Amino acid sequence: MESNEKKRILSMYQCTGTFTLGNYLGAFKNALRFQEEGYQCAYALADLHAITVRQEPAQLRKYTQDAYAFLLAMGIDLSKTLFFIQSHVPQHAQLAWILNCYTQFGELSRMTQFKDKSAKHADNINAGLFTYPCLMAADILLYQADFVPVGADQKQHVEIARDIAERFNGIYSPTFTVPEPIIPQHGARVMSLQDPTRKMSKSDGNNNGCISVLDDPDTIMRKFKRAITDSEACVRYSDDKPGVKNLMEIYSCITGKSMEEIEGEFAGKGYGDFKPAVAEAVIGELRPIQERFKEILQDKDYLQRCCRENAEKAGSIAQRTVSKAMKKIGFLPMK
Ligand code: ATP
Ligand code: LTN
Repeated sequence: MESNEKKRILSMYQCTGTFTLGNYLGAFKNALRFQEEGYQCAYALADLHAITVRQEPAQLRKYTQDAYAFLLAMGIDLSKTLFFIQSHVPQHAQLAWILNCYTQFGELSRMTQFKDKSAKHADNINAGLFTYPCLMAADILLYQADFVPVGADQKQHVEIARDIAERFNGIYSPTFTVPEPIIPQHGARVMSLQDPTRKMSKSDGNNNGCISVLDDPDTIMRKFKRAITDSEACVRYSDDKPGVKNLMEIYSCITGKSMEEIEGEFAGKGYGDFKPAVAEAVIGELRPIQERFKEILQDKDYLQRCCRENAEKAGSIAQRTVSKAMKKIGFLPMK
């Protein structure tokens, strides 16, 4: 894996709710893989992005702290990986302002997430929602990231970050690494257990369709037993069986078994056997993480120290990039 050694990966996660099994299988397991494959990884919680939608203060604090502790419990290794909270590193907001001035109104107007979110939150179409991609570009460019793993819905934002970087580099001279999105091949796109045509999403709240990574075993079992399937009662991987397909993908992602192996394992059995088996796999995967999560949360000093040390390290990397950009623009340096 020598060729990966110096390549930089950056990704961030919004802490607007408790993480779901979708976040875990679709994003976090890959984040750990990159860490083990020798990339230089930086991960962060995008709390500045979170406030583009109104947040309840105590909840935002709790979600942020829980999210940080959960990712540590899951195996983010701070001796290899930088892991911080966006609002602890003021250079993100600072570079975001600068990049605002190198981004066109027309470009931002074309972002599908802006169109979707402004339709969903029609009473609060704030300027931050509109300039969200500039902050995300700052997140990425500050760390000179080569690769940015994101879900397909964020690809457009990484592309605008590329355009902004190329534009700035073209006006002045090479300043920012031009990043590439990675849409992970490993890991499932987990669908709602109640409506398998829709993505499992933390903003849907803790309903029966959504498994939270902090759900207790009984809750996980109950939600899987109620999962929508079909009337065929046969564990078969097919696009016209979206409920079963989703459960098979979850099971495969955790056990490493192929779809054929899973079909073989449950041949002649019905959903009454299959659903609890999927639930048990998920419970077994999450249990040790939940135990570590509880331990970490009890040690507030440790948590605070990790957050602070990582924010300081991130800040010194970020400052180098901000200073470089400011010098090129022509800001008078403070001596
Ligand atoms: P929201 O519910 O607020 O839209 P989200 O749950 O989709 O949020 P994000 O914070 O936008 O989560 O995404 C974090 C990462 O988790 C992204 O890389 C995203 O692609 C991934 N992810 C989110 N939901 C799923 C899912 N159901 N299946 C696979 N990956 C997912
Ligand atoms: N917009 C992303 C979260 C995010 C991000 C980033 C992802 C904020 N900054 C930088 C990758 C790189 C989301 O909603 N999932």
